[in-house]
Amino acid sequence: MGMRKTELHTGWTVRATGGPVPPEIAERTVPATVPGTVHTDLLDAGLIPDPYLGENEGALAWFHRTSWRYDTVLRAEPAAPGERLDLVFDGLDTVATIELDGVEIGRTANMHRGYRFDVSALVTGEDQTLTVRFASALEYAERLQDEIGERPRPYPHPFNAVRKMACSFGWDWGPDLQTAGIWKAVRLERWQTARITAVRPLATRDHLTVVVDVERAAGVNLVAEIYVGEHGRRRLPLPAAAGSGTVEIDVEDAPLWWPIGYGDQTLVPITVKLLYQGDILDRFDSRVGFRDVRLDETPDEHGSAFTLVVNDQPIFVRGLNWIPDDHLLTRITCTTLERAVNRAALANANLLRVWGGGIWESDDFYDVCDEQGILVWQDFPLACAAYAEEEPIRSEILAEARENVTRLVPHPSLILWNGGNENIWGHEDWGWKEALGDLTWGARYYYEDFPALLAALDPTRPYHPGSPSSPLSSQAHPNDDRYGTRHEWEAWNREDYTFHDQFVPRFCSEFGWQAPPAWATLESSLDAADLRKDSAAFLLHQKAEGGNAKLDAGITRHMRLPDDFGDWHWAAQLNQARATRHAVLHLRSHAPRTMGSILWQLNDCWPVTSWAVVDGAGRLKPAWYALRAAYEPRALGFVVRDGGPVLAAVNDSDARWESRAQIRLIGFDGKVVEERWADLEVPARGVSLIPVGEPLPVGDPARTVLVADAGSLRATHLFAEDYDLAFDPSPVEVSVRAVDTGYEVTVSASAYTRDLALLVDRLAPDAVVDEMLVDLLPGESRTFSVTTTATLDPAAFAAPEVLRSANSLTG
Ligand code: BMA
Repeated sequence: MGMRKTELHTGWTVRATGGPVPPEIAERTVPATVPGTVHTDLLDAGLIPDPYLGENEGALAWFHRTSWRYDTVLRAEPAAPGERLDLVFDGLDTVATIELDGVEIGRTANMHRGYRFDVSALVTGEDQTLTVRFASALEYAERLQDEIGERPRPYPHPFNAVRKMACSFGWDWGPDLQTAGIWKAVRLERWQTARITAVRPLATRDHLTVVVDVERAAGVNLVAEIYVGEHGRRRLPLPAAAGSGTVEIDVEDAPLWWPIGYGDQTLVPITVKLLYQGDILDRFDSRVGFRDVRLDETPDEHGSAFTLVVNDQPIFVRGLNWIPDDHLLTRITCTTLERAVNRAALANANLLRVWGGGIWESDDFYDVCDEQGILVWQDFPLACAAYAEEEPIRSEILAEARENVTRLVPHPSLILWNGGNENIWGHEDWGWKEALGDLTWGARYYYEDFPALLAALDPTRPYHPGSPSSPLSSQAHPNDDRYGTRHEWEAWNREDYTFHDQFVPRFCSEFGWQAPPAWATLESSLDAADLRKDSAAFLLHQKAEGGNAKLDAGITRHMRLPDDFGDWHWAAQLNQARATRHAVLHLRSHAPRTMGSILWQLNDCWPVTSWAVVDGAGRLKPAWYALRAAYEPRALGFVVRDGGPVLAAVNDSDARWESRAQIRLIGFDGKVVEERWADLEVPARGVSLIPVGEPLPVGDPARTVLVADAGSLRATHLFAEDYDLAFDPSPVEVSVRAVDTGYEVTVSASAYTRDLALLVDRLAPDAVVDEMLVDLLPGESRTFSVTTTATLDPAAFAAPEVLRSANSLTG
């Protein structure tokens, strides 16, 4: 008889069992969704307000110190002789005690692991009560830190003392809503003789190693049959004493898996059947992709390279950092993941970095990335803190790492393991050494444990000890430009986005700029009266240290700081878009010395002012459009060299790019001051820098723009900041045509118009425009496609809060 799995997702209830619970909730037992979390259960029961709206987050802080009890009725046939019955939890959030009819069967304290309990002797065939009790993870962490010593971290709660998603406890973009619950599948597994505990298919370009691990209930000879797509069947004998076996398969004729933009994403099914005397005991199904990956860290005149190489092809990483896509994790579905990952692909990105303050993502996430050719850089989930190397933390971190590395190895999109986020940097720079004294801080994980674990479980992928770090130099600072990875946060925190020009990192794995979410997202999460920079509700949805002041300082460096909230909202969004464009083009223009740009961040986990380019409701911020343009395989932009503008033509395609660029110096009124032509001859996967010629007869810098056009691409450069530019404040006219999918909006300019955008979500919450941040010269027009199901007044597209540009901020 083969493995039989029965989901246990029905009949659950939940109730609070202790803590500062409001009286109207303390007495209530409510239906529970499994997989799920206490917040969504209470929300579904109508007992709490939506935690993402207004100031509700603060009002729900009582969850932090509350304990809970989930119950369901289990009725299952008792185990037959020789049969095993396992109760399997794929994920428990977090500090749990599991009981069957009041008998404790296990305790857990790590949401990043799965758990299996042998209940063969406990299941009676009658109705039995299955109970999962959750204690406050915060109180557990506080107790543990008292025992093993408090370690540095940047936020109040000791997230580094419990293996729960770090950002569960609040982050500089995330709410402090501490969930609890059965957050992944739970089931009963009934089996005999043996079962598959893990399969690790390790694929390279022409070879597949398949490791099969089994658990046995009987010491008999077994056989595993391994099917790899068209590449045939292999038999792996597993003699009576063997807990594991390995098959080596050459697949020289295999079609390769390539990242997006480099070729196809061929995925090959793999099945492993575990057999005893011809009967199938258990099976494993997955997919693999054949590709090689390595990290080129060759020393050179600048320091050492940090270049990801897939199938011998060096990849310039056009990436985005990824955070959990909804703080209430159990609401994330395959569909929402697909949509979010697709937002990265549509922005011309080729990599997502699963950041270390979140979770090991679900299989769905990596499946989508495999299919779309989006590379995945996977952090071990340790972020911004010192971590104890003592028990019980150490065993939990290692167990969780073993389990998840094993789970994720089939995915070809996963191309780099990274020790953690900013932990090595923090230890060096953030005063931890003094605070720690003799306490451990996690070095052993990054430099010994993870490399050893990967050597045993996955020697096919490169490892980097931390983002940022400089592993190729024993002397260099972790954030040194010349080695490894760099996070560039001075630009946002203290300087300006132009600060990027001073650095040429080998790989910039974090940099970014904040802006508020789309207007419709603000309107649906805050009361109308709270749509102010200084309202308590708006500030609760701005978590960054000095966030609004930094936004204002950033705007002020380039533009007049608007008083009106709507104007400010647009100015902040525009500045984020410009910051994004500036940094990305700078980094790309320095290829191949720089070989990676991973913007902080793609997504949000609730409605918030943050560095995300897609907001918490899934709406595209203007910066998303700026990023899409800056990440175009062929991009054109003015960058700074020796203090002046140079035209950079970046060609991240396999074909040589030959074109003519028309370079014009034009007055805002359309008068051409100077016109030049330049031949663009950019090698495949290369960059050309084209001097614009000196001296440029700029004339009046307040009224002159430098414009380069090549095919459909345009780059512009201004000679003064916006607050000194003599923009025409209302230089455009609009005509609108209704079409099946919405509207076509044609905007015609009578004077130079900078960063033209239609903020159509202000007209209808579902409206999306196809393009934003267009520069028009006098006499030019552009037709925008607006997709919406709403019926709109055509005149509304010309409303000042909808029809935006840099010009509209100067009037
Ligand atoms: C980096 C990230 C996050 C943080 C972001 C913005 O340090 O790793 O910890 O949210 O910057 O401050």
